[in-house]
Amino acid sequence: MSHQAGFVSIIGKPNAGKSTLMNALVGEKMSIITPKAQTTRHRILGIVNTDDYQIVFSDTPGVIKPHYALHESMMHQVDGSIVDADLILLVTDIYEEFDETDVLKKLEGSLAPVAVLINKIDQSDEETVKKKVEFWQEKLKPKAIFAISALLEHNIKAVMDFVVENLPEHPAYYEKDALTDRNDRFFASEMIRAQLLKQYKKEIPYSAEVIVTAFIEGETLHRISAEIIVERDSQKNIIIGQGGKMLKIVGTYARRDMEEFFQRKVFLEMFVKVIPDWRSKKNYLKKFGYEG
Ligand SMILES: Nc1nc2c(ncn2[C@@H]2O[C@H](COP(=O)(O)OP(=O)(O)OP(=O)(O)O)[C@@H](O)[C@H]2O)c(=O)[nH]1
Ligand SMILES: [Mg+2]
Repeated sequence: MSHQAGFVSIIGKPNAGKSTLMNALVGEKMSIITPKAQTTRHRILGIVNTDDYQIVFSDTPGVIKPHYALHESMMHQVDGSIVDADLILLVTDIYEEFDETDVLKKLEGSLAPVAVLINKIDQSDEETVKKKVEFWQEKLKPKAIFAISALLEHNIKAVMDFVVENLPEHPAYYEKDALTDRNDRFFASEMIRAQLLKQYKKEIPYSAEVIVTAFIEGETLHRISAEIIVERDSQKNIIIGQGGKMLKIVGTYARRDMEEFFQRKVFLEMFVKVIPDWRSKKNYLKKFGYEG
């Protein structure tokens, strides 16, 4: 019996809705989503399995000009995702000013077919969407263009059908019950990072990294310890807040998200640690799981 399998790279600018799209396609809360740009820092696989096919979606960090070694690693992961791709979903949204130079540059040299997804049409009108479609048709002559709302799951089925139609003949790359390449520690740290992005302003979330230092699994309760790493003492004070108030808020929301994700009670403890300029230090980045 024939079987199809392929890698599908989801790329685009920060905040375009790539992670929202991947979660909708996979049907799981795989990637964290926040209103802030540069939420995703890693390439995260979301795998869809049926008897007939296996789709390996890869959510990626938004394409930016690198300012830190951290950003270089993030862009390296975008490049890797494009190299592996059998198919590319280029996510843009109705707010983009017809300028995706950085994203298009990344696609140079790739032979994989591209579908352009114009996202957030729930916040737009027919005329604007039509102009976007015409622009992309002219600019890229992609294999397909879809106007979608990842948030409202509008036209997601059409995208999924397109992906399935364009999968190569290939045996499965991963176990047929695999959902992702990431482990529970990773998801726990991401749920804390999502709260940092949601609860703090300006540079704070961008200066922070989260490392799970202990994860003791239980039938009914997971015990999780994590370190929040920031670059300066002043940032540490802001993260903790007066009398520990802010950190408590982060902990409460992150724990709730974890309890829903793991379907168990969670005991969560967090410590805040300063590592000056960790974003520029290759040895720390490596330790934190960012490939070179
Ligand atoms: N109105 C609307 N908002 C959306 C839609 N899709 C995503 N969003 C919102 O856009 C914001 C960014 O979504 P993400 O999925 O995190 O975007 P991303 O492209 O993964 O962003 P980075 O990881 O930072 O590159 C969030 O606030 C989402 O709720 C959509 O279809 N409609
Ligand atoms: Mg994302």
